[in-house]
Amino acid sequence: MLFGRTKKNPIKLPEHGAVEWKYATCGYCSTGCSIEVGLNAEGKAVASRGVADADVNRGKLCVKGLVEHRLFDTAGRGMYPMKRKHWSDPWERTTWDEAFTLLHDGIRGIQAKYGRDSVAVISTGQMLTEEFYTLGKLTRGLIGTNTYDGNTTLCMASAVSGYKRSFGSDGPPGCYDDFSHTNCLIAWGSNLPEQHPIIYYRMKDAQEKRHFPLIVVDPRLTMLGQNADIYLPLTPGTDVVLQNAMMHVIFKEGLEDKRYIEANTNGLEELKAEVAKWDPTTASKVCGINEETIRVVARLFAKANPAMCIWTMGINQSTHGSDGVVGINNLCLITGNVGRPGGAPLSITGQCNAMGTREWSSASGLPNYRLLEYEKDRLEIANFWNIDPEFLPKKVGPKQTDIYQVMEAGAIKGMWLVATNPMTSLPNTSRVRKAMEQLEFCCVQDCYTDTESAQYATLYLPAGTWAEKNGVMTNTERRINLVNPVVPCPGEAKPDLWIFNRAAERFNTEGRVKFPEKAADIFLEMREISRGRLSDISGMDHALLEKSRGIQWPYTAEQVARGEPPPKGGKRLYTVDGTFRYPDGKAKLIALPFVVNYEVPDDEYPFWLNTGRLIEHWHGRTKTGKIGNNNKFSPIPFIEMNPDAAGELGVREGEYVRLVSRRSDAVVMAKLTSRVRKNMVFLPFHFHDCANRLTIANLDPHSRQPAYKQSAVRIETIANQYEAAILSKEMRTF
Ligand SMILES: Nc1nc2c(c(=O)[nH]1)N[C@H]1C(S)=C(S)[C@@H](COP(=O)(O)OP(=O)(O)OC[C@H]3O[C@@H](n4cnc5c(=O)[nH]c(N)nc54)[C@H](O)[C@@H]3O)O[C@H]1N2
Ligand SMILES: Nc1nc2c(c(=O)[nH]1)N[C@H]1C(S)=C(S)[C@@H](COP(=O)(O)OP(=O)(O)OC[C@H]3O[C@@H](n4cnc5c(=O)[nH]c(N)nc54)[C@H](O)[C@@H]3O)O[C@H]1N2
Ligand code: SF4
Ligand SMILES: [Mo]
Repeated sequence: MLFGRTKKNPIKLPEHGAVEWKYATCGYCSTGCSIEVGLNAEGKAVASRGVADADVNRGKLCVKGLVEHRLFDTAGRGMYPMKRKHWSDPWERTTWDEAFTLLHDGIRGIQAKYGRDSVAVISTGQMLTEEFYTLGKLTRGLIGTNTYDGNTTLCMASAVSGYKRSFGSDGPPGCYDDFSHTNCLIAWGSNLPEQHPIIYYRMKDAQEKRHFPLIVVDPRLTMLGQNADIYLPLTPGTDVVLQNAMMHVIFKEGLEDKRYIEANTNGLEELKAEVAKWDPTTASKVCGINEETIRVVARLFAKANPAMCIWTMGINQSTHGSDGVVGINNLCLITGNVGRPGGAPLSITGQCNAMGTREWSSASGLPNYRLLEYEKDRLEIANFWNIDPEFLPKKVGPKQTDIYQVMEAGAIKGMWLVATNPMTSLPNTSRVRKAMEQLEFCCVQDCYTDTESAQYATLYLPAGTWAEKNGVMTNTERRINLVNPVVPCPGEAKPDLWIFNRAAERFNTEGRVKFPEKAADIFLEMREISRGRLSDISGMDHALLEKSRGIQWPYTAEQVARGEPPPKGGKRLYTVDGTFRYPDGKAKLIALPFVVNYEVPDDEYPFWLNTGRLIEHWHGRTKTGKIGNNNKFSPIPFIEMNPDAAGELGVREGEYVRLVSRRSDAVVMAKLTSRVRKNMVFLPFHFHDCANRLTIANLDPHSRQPAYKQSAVRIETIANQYEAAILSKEMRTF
């Protein structure tokens, strides 16, 4: 009998009667896959497929992209604007016209009563870049609150802050093509096969050809860890110690790139003095990695020539998040691995447009990496937008995590929440709840009505999502790619851009500031202020982006004039000596002392609580919880628990247990697996009112990002499993 396919024809996906295919970029993760949505004769979206000639995904999609067309008519979509006087009142339907009056009067009323900054605008990494830019112009240029940030503080803030500290500017140096040139890859706290499946495919494809060693640093044995040549199950939160010890070995054995260090960096002596304290024997006791293994990994990395590092939330979401990024940059700098093919510290970003918001939203400054702190930057943007430069704050305001603390203290009374759901995603949600309950005005702009945060809204604006809208996104490797409007928004829902433009009309009473209506025109406006900047996009436009299947920035008008076609891929930053963004063109080597400043298990709470993600779900499951093909894999909250720990506590596979932290408790099913060690549980944070009831709101001192991956819990058994099942069921909204 024959098993499997006998011919090597590619698998053909069902097209479900699609007669027309429209181009977009996937709206889930930051990989940035080019996707085509198939429409049937009635114009209904019926299929999704990868785009074969797109360099990023080469025809492939993961389990979320493959069913992304199903998003459009999922349950709970907002169909019309709604209002109420207090969040505990029932909703009333309203018109868009009245909704904009309520938005304007709500914001201006609070500002008149409590001051300009008493209204928070909280944005996201999941809109299109032209939308970010427009919201930034409206918030900074007209509304004038400095309480403006996004959920990227929960996500990429440590990477941003680490890049800035090392290189003088944000901006990831590497790209996916680096996998095809590297001789060694270290992945720090990144579960690529589940969270960025198509980047993983690119990495794996390259590795099969080049056989470079893959080293995975993660306290949990992830799918990536299973594929590693060397797996380092370090003690949570101690990456900086491992990095210091690796540098100790590199310097001690003279494996550093002396020429590169001399030509391109400052701070060598201070760094050497710090890492001198971290010999592998000392470090091993803190980070839990065998000292000889530390030496082996350090030598492998330093001698590989070139070698690269990738990382994601295992590094960023820690009280040493920013330091962990700087540590990776240090390692790459001392071995000359920045901006060369196969040598890079490449932060894998998270949300589909986490990069676009960094570049253009003005949340952490002004467009295209300009800073509020620089007069020249303020003047340039004020002139361009036609606003009074004095209207702009001279210093960036609080980050999202700090905004909530100020709100809890009662100094922020109004909020406009766009495409983010902090009641599920912020740590220690009982405090978040208290903060939101006190608001006098809260507008939630979301594509779904049934989000946990919308419970506290007094105004709800129904937004379009993903390919109901038009605009661009930037992926992990700085590639800008286009989303076309494939289907219209349902009911009276409108694209976020339309909402911002109509809102702007209410605030722009003198008509001084221009707000172009179309995304393509806004892109042309953005091009103008990108000229000569780090992220120069002056050579791009929407049509060229679609034709090229995305273009990495920079791509300039000068390149177009010289007749240079857009790069297909493989573009890097900092490719020549001395191009860093500090005034002297050099990067900084920064010494990283280590202290334990996070929650650790003890007798009362003996387990590490590690939280993260699953391949089939997206964050708060507002989307994937309603798509059968995604939700069926894990419809209920569960923990991964070590079988030995379960044996000692008398917990059996599939039983419900109560997790208790110093903050609160949650009931979850126990799945037994040796992926986690005896003193750790892993809890996906996708489930409503669950993981973040337990997490502690410790923040990184530089980036203000929460340490989501280091809290302590105890596990209690539950006698009545039937009641437990019902309790646990309440922890899912859908
Ligand atoms: N399917 C799916 N894909 C996604 C997302 C999603 O929700 N679903 N979200 C997207 C977003 S916004 C993001 S930010 C990315 C996140 O992508 P990842 O960061 O890859 O995913 P996480 O599961 O959050 O965390 C990664 C790993 O960090 C490890 N870790 C925990 N503590 C430590 C530590 O102290 N040190 C180290 N080195 N590792 C540690 C965890 O064990 C976990 O395996 O995924 C993106 N892609
Ligand atoms: N415990 C724990 N907590 C975490 C993390 C963790 O690893 N562990 N990770 C953190 C990270 S990295 C991240 S990025 C955050 C994510 O946190 P959130 O941003 O709060 O998560 P989402 O569920 O993606 O929320 C996005 C919201 O926007 C809506 N939406 C989607 N598309 C659109 C659109 O086009 N327009 C509008 N207006 N709305 C839209 C969705 O319905 C949803 O309600 O969570 C953080 N929280
Ligand atoms: S890897 Fe990311 S971008 Fe690609 S299809 Fe999957 S979710 Fe979408
Ligand atoms: Mo994220």
